[in-house]
Amino acid sequence: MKVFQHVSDLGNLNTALAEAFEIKKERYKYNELGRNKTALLIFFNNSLRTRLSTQKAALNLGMNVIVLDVNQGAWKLETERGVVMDSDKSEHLLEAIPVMASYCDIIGVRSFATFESRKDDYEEKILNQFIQYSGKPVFFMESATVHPLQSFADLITMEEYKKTARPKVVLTWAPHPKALPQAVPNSFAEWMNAADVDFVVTHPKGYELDPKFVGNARVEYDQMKAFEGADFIYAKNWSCPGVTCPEDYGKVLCKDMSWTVDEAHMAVTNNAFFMHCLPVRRNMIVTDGVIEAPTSLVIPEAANREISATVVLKRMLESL
Ligand code: AN0
Ligand code: CP
Repeated sequence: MKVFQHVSDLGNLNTALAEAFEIKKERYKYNELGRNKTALLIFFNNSLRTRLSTQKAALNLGMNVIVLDVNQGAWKLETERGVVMDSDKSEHLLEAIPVMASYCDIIGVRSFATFESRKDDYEEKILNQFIQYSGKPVFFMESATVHPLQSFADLITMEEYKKTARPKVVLTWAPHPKALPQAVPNSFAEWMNAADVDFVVTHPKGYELDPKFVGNARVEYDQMKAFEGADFIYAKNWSCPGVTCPEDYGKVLCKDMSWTVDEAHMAVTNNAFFMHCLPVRRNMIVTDGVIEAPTSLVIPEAANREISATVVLKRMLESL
């Protein structure tokens, strides 16, 4: 595997899940595979889970790991070609990428949407430069539009906890004080469309996700109706994706607290499990009671990030 961006990059999903469970049972099974190979993890944005779980995954495979926080200690990077570099940016991505690539075998990059231009974000301008100019396998650790390591971990978790062969899965928007990216819901929708589940998305009007990810998934604007009989509730805030409202791209259109996932919402479900990628703002996205209930999967879900990252790095090592 040379790029990990979309669910399709894994090939057959059942095979990938079987590999994940094999690794979960015996996570050091492939600890010779990464000997003398180096993973470079580049963060343009903050992270707790991605940083730690991906480092742990590399260590499981016997790799060396280097982590770079671009905004803490490195030179400020220019990303646009053709600009006269007379501002505070000392180095261009076009030099920085091949230099960084020369020190490693596999590269992971986290670079969130900037919301400055929908076109640039949705064309994955930053990550595509890493793919084009590094000459190394590149995996996405949350880009402008996708977070595949998260969705893979989510799928593994659902596979472990599902009580029916084809569960009803509801992706619900929930309120948040700041504008957040669409990467997590985009990827989650893409992965749920590829998995064998009954998938429903619910959000206020104006929050329609890009058709590229949401496909033909059922959209239900009545949140309570969407929750009826659900087996999994996957909560996430996202800012306006600019599909029905291009001028509002990246804006907060709604702060309606009636969308917070609380006990009354969960009561109409089929005793659903609660999921969220974390970090989560309590009593904005979800009440203390729901996130602390035995049906909350947020911790096992985060733990499975180590497993999804181990599978991805293993596949990349095998392709070197
Ligand atoms: C990020 C987001 O919403 O995309 C990262 C989630 C994994 N969250 C925040 O910035 C709070
Ligand atoms: N879920 C997730 O990716 O968390 P971090 O932003 O802490 O890495």
